[in-house]
Amino acid sequence: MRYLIDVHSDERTRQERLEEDVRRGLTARRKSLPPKYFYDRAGSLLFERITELPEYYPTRTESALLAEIVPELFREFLPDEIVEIGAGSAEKTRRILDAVSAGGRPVRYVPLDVDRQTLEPSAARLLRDYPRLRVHAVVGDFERDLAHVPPPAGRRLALFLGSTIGNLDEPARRRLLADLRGLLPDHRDRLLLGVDLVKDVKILEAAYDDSAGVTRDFNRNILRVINRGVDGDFDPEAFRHRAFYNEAAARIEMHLVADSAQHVKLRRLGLNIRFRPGEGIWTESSYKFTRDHVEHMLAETGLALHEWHVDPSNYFALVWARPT
Ligand code: AVJ
Repeated sequence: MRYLIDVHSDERTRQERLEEDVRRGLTARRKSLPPKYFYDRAGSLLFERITELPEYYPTRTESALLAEIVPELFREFLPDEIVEIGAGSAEKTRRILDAVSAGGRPVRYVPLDVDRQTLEPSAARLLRDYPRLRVHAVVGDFERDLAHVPPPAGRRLALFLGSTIGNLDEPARRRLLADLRGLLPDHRDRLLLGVDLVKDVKILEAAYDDSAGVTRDFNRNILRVINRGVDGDFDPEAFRHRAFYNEAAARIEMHLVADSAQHVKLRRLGLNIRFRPGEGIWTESSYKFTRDHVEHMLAETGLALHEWHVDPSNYFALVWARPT
């Protein structure tokens, strides 16, 4: 048996959580939606297009950096298994799998992602390309389902790439790192964490407001997901994409702003939501980090920064961390 899939949060609980999140987010004084709802099939494809945009530097910078450091990372450390949080299409993971499964070493890959439609085909491709790989996929939400990651089968490497950690605010980040720490019981286990760094505001803002409008479409797609999920009648085109860097909080904020008054029915929730002209929905935060900040947050959760790798422009860092 080379392939196993666990589905945590079945269709029904996922639906209940969505309803709960939408109700809470859209009836609050400051309206918001959790960014995990960007990623239905269409949203995942839009995100893949974002990663190819000239302005969106994180993915290609992290990939290049990863290619560069993989040989030295896996010279003396060879994990028996790789647990990847928010695995997505697992494109970057291949560089790591190439190194750790060289010479036919058997390795287990445990990807966790909310989107089953992305996870399954990606697992199938990996099984085809790596004949000695075993895959135990987990469909779940990394903020709730890390406890469902199967127990370790040897030395473990946890991957949390793409600066996905940047979507979480401080308390959620601390909870997640503590949960991740719990997945690394052996002092020889390792964590590889990708973080986007604080940099020039113009570069940051262009990355989240590209000239081709793909990020705008990605942002608006969340309203389609909500329409489908709670039988709503949002007009996505009536909401403007707004992305800016909040320097004091060190984060990009993405909002969807109603240009005119909007009256939205969410039939499944029996809710009527009104927007004043200029009122928005906060759809995403993308925090940016410094080395000091990263060292701090790791130390708070029983992890220690072991190696810090950055690209030549200092745009993005790969953090090699170990349990303390
Ligand atoms: C998936 C969290 C890494 O914050 O850069 C890209 C998502 N949002 N463009 C990010 C995203 C808008 C992305 N992460």
